[in-house]
Amino acid sequence: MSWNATVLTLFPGMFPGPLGTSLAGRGLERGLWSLEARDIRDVTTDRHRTVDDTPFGGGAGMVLRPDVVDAACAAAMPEGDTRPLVFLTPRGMPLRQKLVRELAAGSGVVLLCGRYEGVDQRVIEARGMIEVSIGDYVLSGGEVAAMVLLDACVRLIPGVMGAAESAEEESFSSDLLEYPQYTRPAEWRGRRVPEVLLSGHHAEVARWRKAQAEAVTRERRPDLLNTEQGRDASARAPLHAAATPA
Ligand code: 6GU
Repeated sequence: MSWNATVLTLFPGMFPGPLGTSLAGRGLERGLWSLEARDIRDVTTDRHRTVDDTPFGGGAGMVLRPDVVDAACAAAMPEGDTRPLVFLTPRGMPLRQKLVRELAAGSGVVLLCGRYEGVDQRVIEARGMIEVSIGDYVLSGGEVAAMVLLDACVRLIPGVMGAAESAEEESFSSDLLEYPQYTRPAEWRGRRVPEVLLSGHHAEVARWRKAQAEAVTRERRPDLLNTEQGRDASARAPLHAAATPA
């Protein structure tokens, strides 16, 4: 019983890509998870293998046809496949660690990668797709976003991370950014490692790290803090606020 990812894409050759190396790649080789990239074009039946058409109402670009996307979903998901179907789109709800944890705890995911201007809204609704974005910028397609989502999930699968303690102790699990890390040498180009870290006082080290984590979070990501300042910062980001699931 492993975690199974299916990716629906017009560019199956992009996979596994970086997911075939490092931690994720070793997990793939060891059968801890699986990855199947399916070409959306393979479900077409016409001579030109057409997947898209012009948008009703006019405008630039092309839209993926609902019948083609539906057939690709049907072909990828056998009867009784309960995996969530995620559509990667800049219009989606922001990807957060909470969703990553939920997806990683299930049996896997089916990921639909958009290209062109979009996907016909009717098949998104008919298939109950979860629309997810990886941030407030525009990529040329959902494939790199799918890799980001998969990397985030796969590292939480039991056995994938070597020293498993580090996985959930990090940034976005404590809702704070990470404190800074140092290693040898204790002095480098005239820069000393903070003395407290050399002191051997574990309680003091823990206190210092917490203060550092809070300071860097206040400075860079006040929206992560449950403070008046943090709530103001969140309110300034309406895309995040509006798309946050209940
Ligand atoms: Cl999921 N897709 C695309 N094309 N652009 C994005 C994105 C997804 N998330 C942020 N930008």
